Amino acid sequence: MRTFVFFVTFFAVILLTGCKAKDQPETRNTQPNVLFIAMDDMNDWTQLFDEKHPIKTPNMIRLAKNGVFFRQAYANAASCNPSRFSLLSGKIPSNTGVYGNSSDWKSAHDHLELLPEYFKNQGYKTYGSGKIFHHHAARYTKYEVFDESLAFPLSRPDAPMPADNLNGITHWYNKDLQQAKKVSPNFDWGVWPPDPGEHVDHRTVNWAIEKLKNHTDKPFFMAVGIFRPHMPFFAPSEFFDQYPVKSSALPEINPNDFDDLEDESVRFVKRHARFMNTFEGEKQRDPSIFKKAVRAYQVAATYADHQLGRMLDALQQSPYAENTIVVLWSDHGYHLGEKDHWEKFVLYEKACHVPFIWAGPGITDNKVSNATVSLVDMYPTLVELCGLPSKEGLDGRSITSLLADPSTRWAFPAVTTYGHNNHAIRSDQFRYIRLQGGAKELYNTSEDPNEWENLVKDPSYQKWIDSLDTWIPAQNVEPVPNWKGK
Ligand SMILES: [Ca+2]
Ligand SMILES: [Ca+2]
Repeated sequence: MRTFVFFVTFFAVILLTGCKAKDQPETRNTQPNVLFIAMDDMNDWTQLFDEKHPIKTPNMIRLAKNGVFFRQAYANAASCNPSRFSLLSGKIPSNTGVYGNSSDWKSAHDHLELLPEYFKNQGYKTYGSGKIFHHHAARYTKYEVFDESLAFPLSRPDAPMPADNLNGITHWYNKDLQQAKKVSPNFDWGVWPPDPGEHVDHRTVNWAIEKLKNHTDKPFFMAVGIFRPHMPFFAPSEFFDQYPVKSSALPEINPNDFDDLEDESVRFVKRHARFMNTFEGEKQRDPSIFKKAVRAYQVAATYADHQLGRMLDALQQSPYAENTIVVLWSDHGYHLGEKDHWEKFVLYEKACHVPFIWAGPGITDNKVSNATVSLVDMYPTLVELCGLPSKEGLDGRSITSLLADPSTRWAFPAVTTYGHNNHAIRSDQFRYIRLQGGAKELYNTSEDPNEWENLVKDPSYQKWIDSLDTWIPAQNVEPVPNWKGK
């Protein structure tokens, strides 16, 4: 009997050890994997930030409960291309000259090792799916920083696209309708595509899930770029059903908000007035057009969250659940009419503030940090968490101490740049904006979250302005050429 028990135990151990080796190939190394998840244009009007907010994001909340949620995280640039280039290169825009969506980052890229490239060179297997780079950037990087990739479609992100805009908007409005331009197919929303399985984000996440299932050796760095809630706000009907138009929420808007601004500051916002002008111009055709647009953003954001959930489920069910660092970010925020503005391209809280969540080995769980961190901090943090050799010349700061203990003191504000020498400094209390021509704004954001009262001329705030001024980047390199060669 004793011999029998011995043999049963012996074979059971062999069997279990064998199974373990087969099911958990990551045990061959001790370095953690990285699941790097981007959302595009996801703002802070979500229930992640406040349960009273209208946008439902159960999966971001789930991830936050398993890790550290940075409540005051900021993009380093307020648009896709410069923000993504900044966080992927680990350099702030004023040090590279990549300031706008048309900036050709090839010239700035050649001497820089991008984040996934660094992981690849350190022996990681790298995967990239969906929108990680901005569209045209993918054209010449060819995603070679990834061993395997599903490149983001370049021109028609949701191809096949509807023949005509589903929202009925055909032209941009401006003061002289004679010059009205055909509206972009991206300035649209609705139930699309007919087969929800064809949605660009569904395909992006499916590809990543498949790669996760088939991954065998080496630690991996997997980048997954969810394109919603970026326009077009296309999603399956069940997501529109969650937001009845009648009861959908609108942000608070102050019609006199620009009265305390210098002309340069007003012009800075109005450069991108075509969206708000178009809503105004479309009112006669459809009085609720603006409300429908705001609602469609909410739908698109919840759909993006749903795709995040599918990715998190797949990780949870994989052999890598315990040994993978998950970092979730959005490339910048989004205005839904606040400051008479739509989209990004400005330096206010709505455009700069992003969801930023970390979970996994070395990271405490269910904690919130109020440290003013920024996306450029991701590069050195991931390098340190994964035990890779530290990388010289990065502009960000590792936040590993905050990930271990979110109450750790953090003495740095976040810097956001848009265009050449226009900056915002965000401390825990204030937002200070200084534009190229010298226009300044100061908001006590902790008391005035809408940033309605510009305090820059109030002498009692001068000491704060002087202190915030010291964080404005001293170097502002010339802009790189734009990608069309202009
Ligand atoms: Ca974006
Ligand atoms: Ca104001």
